[in-house]
Amino acid sequence: MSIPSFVIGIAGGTGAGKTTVARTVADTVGEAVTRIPIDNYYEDLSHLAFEERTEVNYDHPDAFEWELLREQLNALLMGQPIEMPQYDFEAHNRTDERVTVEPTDVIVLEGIFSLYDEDILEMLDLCVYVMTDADVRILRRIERDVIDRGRGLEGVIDQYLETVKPMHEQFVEPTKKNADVIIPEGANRVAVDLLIEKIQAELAADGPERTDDPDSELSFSEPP
Ligand code: UZR
Ligand code: MG
Repeated sequence: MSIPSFVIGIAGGTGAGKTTVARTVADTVGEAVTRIPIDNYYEDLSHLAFEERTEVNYDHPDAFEWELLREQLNALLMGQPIEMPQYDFEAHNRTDERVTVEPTDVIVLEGIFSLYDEDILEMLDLCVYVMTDADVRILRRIERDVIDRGRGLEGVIDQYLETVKPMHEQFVEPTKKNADVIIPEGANRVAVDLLIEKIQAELAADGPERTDDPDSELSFSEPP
């Protein structure tokens, strides 16, 4: 367990490739990285019937439990473990399960609203916005929702036009101004490699006491 020394926010529209960037970073850097998907902080909607839950605007900032996210990020930053909620996209609801997340050196917060909340922005050391063309994003969204999440094509298109697109333009896209770095296309390997290099440099600068596992690639020799 350690006190996180580098916290990254990765924002961008739906289907931009945020999760892919965050996963690639986590897989490459290894166990020093903890990924926090903001999707897990959608409000608990258990009080609503399934039909009602399908009507909720999930692209509005109000759909999220910000208080819980701030509280849990804060706890991690103070070196405390959290019980992270889990989200089920098919049920449109939080599950009963919670996952214990231990603080690690690097935290990657990932989701459409990673660069939205003032308090959270203050906790971030590096703000990244993944900027992918809207046509590419909707194609990916169709693929994901229809194939992986068992939704109907018509429903996905209606939802895109009714909420996803307007909310993106109103709330998500403007957060680009909060970014330090803009990645054109989530699958941009050069940009992801630069991000990984930056993280590894931060880890190295932070000193050897940060690594728990002396055999890991991320351990550093004692300074002379
Ligand atoms: P990403 N979303 C759902 O489709 N259903 C839910 O129960 C909760 C969220 C969608 C949400 C948003 N919008 O566009 C997307 N809708 O998940 C954000 N409609 O996730 O950034 O991974 O695409
Ligand atoms: Mg995602």
